[in-house]
Amino acid sequence: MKLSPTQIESFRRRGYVAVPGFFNAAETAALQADIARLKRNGFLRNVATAGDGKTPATAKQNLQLCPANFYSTLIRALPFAPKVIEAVTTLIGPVVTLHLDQIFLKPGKTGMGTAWHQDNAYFKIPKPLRGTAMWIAIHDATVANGTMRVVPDAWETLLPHERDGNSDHHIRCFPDESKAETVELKAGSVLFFCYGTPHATGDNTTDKERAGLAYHFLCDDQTDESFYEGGRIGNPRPRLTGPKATGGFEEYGAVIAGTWETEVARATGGKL
Ligand SMILES: O=C(O)CCC(=O)C(=O)O
Repeated sequence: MKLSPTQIESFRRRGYVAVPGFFNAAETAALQADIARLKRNGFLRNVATAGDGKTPATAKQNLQLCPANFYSTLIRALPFAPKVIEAVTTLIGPVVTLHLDQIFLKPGKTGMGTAWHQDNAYFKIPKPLRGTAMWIAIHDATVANGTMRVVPDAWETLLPHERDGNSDHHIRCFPDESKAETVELKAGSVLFFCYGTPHATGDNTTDKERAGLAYHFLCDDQTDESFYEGGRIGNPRPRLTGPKATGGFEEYGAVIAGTWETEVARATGGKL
């Protein structure tokens, strides 16, 4: 899964790049099955609120699980997959760390979008192009079910953000939406967008649920030792490449690198 020079250029200049078919049918089916399992077991939480940022919404749902890797060995294994590491290191630099993983699930009809924001409003890294989200379309992501929208060429300036009244913890900004692009993706395709790129999803107006699985990666030069220290119970930050990388052993107490294919086979019960 080598990114083409045009794809790399798109990320560096415009702040994002879509990669169709990044995950194959078996991998996509495994992710769908595992996220359905997490939902079935009640691990996803509705973060939607009734406009005041506090009162839980009754009619709308923005279901999330963050981090998800503790509940899913498949989700834990994915960032160690060689093709993921190759793509991410090509985009943001040779020494990379997993910052965060997160599921966003929008049930049919009641599913609510996530308001415009720049990830760097949360993370505040000095060079926004040296951090990237990898947003995986777990199901086909369309205009009707609220796929991702991005504002190209807008990653350099951090916009003012305020609390989003429709979520119990999100912040939001107000970019020039007339410049936004809507990125439709088939299931298994991914969208890389840097920490500076304004992005948002819409409501799911269809009958079927739609999920996105987002990972955030950082180039080592955007972190310091405090980034790896305490206060992050349940959110390990595994070093994926470079001299301090241990294949996940240091962060998880088990070698995770090399387990992606086995995890995919297990999650689909060997049915594919
Ligand atoms: O899927 C969504 O609703 C939002 C995803 C997102 O904001 C992100 O991955 O940073």
